[in-house]
Amino acid sequence: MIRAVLWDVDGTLAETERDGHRIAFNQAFEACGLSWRWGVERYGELLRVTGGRERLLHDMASRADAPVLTDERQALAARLHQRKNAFYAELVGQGGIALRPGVLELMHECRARGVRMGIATTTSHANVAALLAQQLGRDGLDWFDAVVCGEDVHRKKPDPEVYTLALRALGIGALEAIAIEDSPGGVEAAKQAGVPVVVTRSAYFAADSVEGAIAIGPGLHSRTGWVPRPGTPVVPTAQERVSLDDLIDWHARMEIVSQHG
Ligand code: XBP
Ligand code: MG
Repeated sequence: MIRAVLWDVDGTLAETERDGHRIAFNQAFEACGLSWRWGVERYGELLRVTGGRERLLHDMASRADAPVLTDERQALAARLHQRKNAFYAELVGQGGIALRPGVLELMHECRARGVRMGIATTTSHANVAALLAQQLGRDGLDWFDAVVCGEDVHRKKPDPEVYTLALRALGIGALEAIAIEDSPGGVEAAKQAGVPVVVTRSAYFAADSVEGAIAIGPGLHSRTGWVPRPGTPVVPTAQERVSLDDLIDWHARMEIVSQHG
């Protein structure tokens, strides 16, 4: 039985990267007087590095005009990251990023049926708070009994720490939870923590190889296009979206699937 659904944030709750974090990074570069800009394609490459600050440092490693001294690089990355998060919060606060279709409906179902929810993300706490407040209302964070973010871990995804901490906070075992993720790194983190993981493909990770999920599909908005296919609903329904019963069914079947990009 599933006792909790653990949500990834970026790419899973919402398509936050291309039109959210990326734009905010570029605004931060500008605000700090830098001519650096991350295009849509380059940002897709950079997303393979999890964590905004880590991503900045990775990018600086190949820039001739980045500070040479490690300390200065770290300081610049920290400053840019702080500015980026402020711009991101502003953008999200203006309603610039919507939840992916089917997310809110599944959350309502979890709450109605007493299945607890947690957040297991690499992003900063402020970014999660801004998104949830805007999309779920001012008490949005209270919908979640565990909120584990980038600042809470020593090692970010694909390390399993974020999931291990979320399970501990909820006081449940790995097999009593189900994770929803969009990226190979996120899938790896959940798997390493022993949490069965469902993958909702996002724009930037649409064609990446994913190994060892219990279900992979295009998003919660549709029951079509999933491997394995959702089971026959207990109560026949015209519902097109993925429901909590579908998650429970995939969890019980525990078929392990992979897709190669
Ligand atoms: C996504 C990330 C984050 C965001 C930016 O994590 O890797 O780094 O891109 O957020 P997830 P920060 O999918 O696990 O939510 O700048 O706050 O790191
Ligand atoms: Mg993600």
